Amino acid sequence: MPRQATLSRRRLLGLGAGTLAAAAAARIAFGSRAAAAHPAVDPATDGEIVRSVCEVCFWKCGIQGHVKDGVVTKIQGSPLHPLSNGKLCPRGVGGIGQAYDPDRLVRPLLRTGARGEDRFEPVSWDEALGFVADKLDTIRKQHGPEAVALFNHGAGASWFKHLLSAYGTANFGAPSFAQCRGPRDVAFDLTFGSDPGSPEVLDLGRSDCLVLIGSHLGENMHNTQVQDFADAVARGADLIVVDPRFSTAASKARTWLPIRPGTDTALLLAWLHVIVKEGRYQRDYVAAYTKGFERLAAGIEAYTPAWAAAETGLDAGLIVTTARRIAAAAPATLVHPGRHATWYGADDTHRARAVAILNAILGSWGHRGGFFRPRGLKLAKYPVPAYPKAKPPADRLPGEAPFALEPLAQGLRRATLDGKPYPIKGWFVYGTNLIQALPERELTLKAIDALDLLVAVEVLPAEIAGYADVVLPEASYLERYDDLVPVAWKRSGVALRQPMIEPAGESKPGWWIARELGLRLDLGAYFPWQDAESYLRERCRLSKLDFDALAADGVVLAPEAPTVVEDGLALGIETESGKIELYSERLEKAGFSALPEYRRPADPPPGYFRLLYGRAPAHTFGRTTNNRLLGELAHHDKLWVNAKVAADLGLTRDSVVRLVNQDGKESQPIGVKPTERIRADCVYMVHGWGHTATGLRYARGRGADDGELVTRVEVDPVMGGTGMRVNFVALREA
Ligand SMILES: Nc1nc2c(c(=O)[nH]1)N[C@H]1C(S)=C(S)[C@@H](COP(=O)(O)OP(=O)(O)OC[C@H]3O[C@@H](n4cnc5c(=O)[nH]c(N)nc54)[C@H](O)[C@@H]3O)O[C@H]1N2
Ligand SMILES: Nc1nc2c(c(=O)[nH]1)N[C@H]1C(S)=C(S)[C@@H](COP(=O)(O)OP(=O)(O)OC[C@H]3O[C@@H](n4cnc5c(=O)[nH]c(N)nc54)[C@H](O)[C@@H]3O)O[C@H]1N2
Ligand code: SF4
Ligand SMILES: [Mo]
Repeated sequence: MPRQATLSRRRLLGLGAGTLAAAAAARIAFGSRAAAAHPAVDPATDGEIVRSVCEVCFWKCGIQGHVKDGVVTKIQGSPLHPLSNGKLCPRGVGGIGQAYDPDRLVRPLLRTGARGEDRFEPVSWDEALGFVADKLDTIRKQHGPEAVALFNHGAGASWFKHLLSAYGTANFGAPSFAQCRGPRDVAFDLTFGSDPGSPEVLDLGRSDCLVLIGSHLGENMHNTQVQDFADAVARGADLIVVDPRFSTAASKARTWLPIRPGTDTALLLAWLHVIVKEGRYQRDYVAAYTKGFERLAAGIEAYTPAWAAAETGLDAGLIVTTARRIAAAAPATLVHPGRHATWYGADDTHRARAVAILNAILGSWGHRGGFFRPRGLKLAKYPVPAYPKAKPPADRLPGEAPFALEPLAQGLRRATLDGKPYPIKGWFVYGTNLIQALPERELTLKAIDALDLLVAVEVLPAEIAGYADVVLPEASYLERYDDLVPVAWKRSGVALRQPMIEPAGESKPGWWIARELGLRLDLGAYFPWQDAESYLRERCRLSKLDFDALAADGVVLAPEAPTVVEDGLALGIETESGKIELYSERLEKAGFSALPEYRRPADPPPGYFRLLYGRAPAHTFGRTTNNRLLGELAHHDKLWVNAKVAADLGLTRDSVVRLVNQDGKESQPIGVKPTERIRADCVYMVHGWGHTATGLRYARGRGADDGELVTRVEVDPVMGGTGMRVNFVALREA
């Protein structure tokens, strides 16, 4: 019973002087805060406290679980971890509901029915792993290892990236890039030489003016950001929210700008116009750190507030006064870079570039109340042989999306369908529900149909598992170790995900699954460790970190260092020119506009509304909608419809509708929320509902799935993101 040995050893260490001494030593090694006792026992229940890392979303907060008699009874925010400060969002607290979900996958499964029929037989691990290894070996022999693609989301994917890199493929795609933060990351990288990161490096709590464009903080519940947002609001920061919908954030704002969807770039260009024309930018900062200001000034000449007013539907006077307010707070002013940025495709990178440029001329990059610069912590790698050289990823054809920073998930799907530049025959899917996450579902289903192998590593019988040949049940994040988790924040450091309880049923941690497959594929040299703990201990030793201290506190922080200019940071810009590139010669050389370009979106046809989607506080997409604990907070979804529109259509709060999109695709039924809080030209719903998988006995049939209606996308030519807010829907009473 290795697990119990671990628990009792930790309990002993926790009670004895060993942990404290080791923790103190680590603090001395890292020169951080004074040693303090962090109890490993909960005095209220006499249960054990285990510190780890959340995985209900990707913010990676530090958690502490209270464990009694092998059961997690409570999860709280770790007071030691800078991303949680002792607090969690509702989803983090409700994470217990995932570990104890009665619908959990607890045995390996082999498909017996047709793909998608959701018919499987339970098999032994040996049989399941043998099946996968055989298939992978066959694909390697027949098509080369690059014919296998990994789709992934989440920290645990690192074990499978390692396995498949050793196997010989570089086809790793995540919807969290080309369906999420891609345009933003690329735009900031082009401008500043680095992206805003995840978690985003925003000194939001100390901003004097905060501009949220779409970013719906308070519904988007990234913990630290929401805490900092509350601080900024409490301090009386000037808050401007740009959103076609009166979001939770808008309700806290001094000004809500109910913009016509898809016209944000026009507003940003007009703000730049006013700030430059009126000389309200930070002159010294612009002179010292930026390049191309003259060409920017010339390029935005035509974008007057009157022009933008016509595009955006906003008042021209308000565009001018908000521009002045944003500039007045500089450099402690922050135009939030957003996170989900694949909106309208054509100008997504340009929109994000306009945000970057606005922040740049206001000097917020590197200044208090703007973007801080984290000091990364160097961690040693566990030494393994070099990976074989893999073919370049198949996601892009020559000339396509030249600035993509990661392989495009939909591009790997395309290669699966047309075999160009080479065929993809196997999908390895970890922690991503491609059925809900990828747009143009018909293409996903067609591609799946063409595969020789589909493996899903999952905790729940989500839709993607229903299409798999083999389902490998993973232990939940409360039941396993993962690789070290870097903390890139104001205090940088490293955190540890570690087990609190035994894995449910026969589920196994990802590190074990990856290693077992590695051994079966003759890749044992890449897996010299016996188990995750010995791997982690060795990595810690090589990084001069005390593993036991890390295990006790769940996090070890580096010494405090300045992260903004006011505190002594020597600001360096990481672009090739060493300057912030307002005018992008890199874009120009590749045939794109060097300055942000606006593209007017199409209007909805008569009788149709633009379909908008977003987040709700208690859920992470479809990842948590089967979680019965979180279901107590929110167990369904409603469609936001403008009150006047609803009245015209005869819809009330008791109505149930189906959405039908421009291609005739019909949604499942969804209740209506008539509200003044949304424009008349769009409707809004929360992504992640409308599950169809039979095994999700709680979530199945609740609400509708926006993903099903995203039958069209507009692709960002710069980086290949799929703009998904280009679909229109009509409402039919159900
Ligand atoms: N609770 C919770 N929090 C989450 C997540 C979750 O699942 N649950 N997911 C996390 C992830 S992965 C991401 S990427 C982020 C996403 O969160 P954000 O990056 O904040 O999301 P947005 O894409 O901005 O989309 C939502 C908002 O944009 C508005 N909107 C729609 N169209 C337009 C438009 O044309 N212009 C403007 N200005 N606004 C528009 C919508 O009304 C909505 O308020 O959230 C993260 N946080
Ligand atoms: N239509 C539409 N499409 C979207 C979005 C949208 O708002 N609307 N949002 C986009 C955005 S911003 C993003 S980031 C992506 C995210 O979409 P995905 O990449 O699919 O990510 P999640 O929804 O977080 O993860 C989904 C799967 O991970 C499984 N899972 C949970 N925990 C674990 C674990 O510990 N181990 C394993 N192996 N599996 C686990 C869950 O059961 C679930 O099936 O979707 C994008 N696609
Ligand atoms: S923001 Fe919430 S769900 Fe995400 S890691 Fe933090 S506590 Fe977990
Ligand atoms: Mo995302």
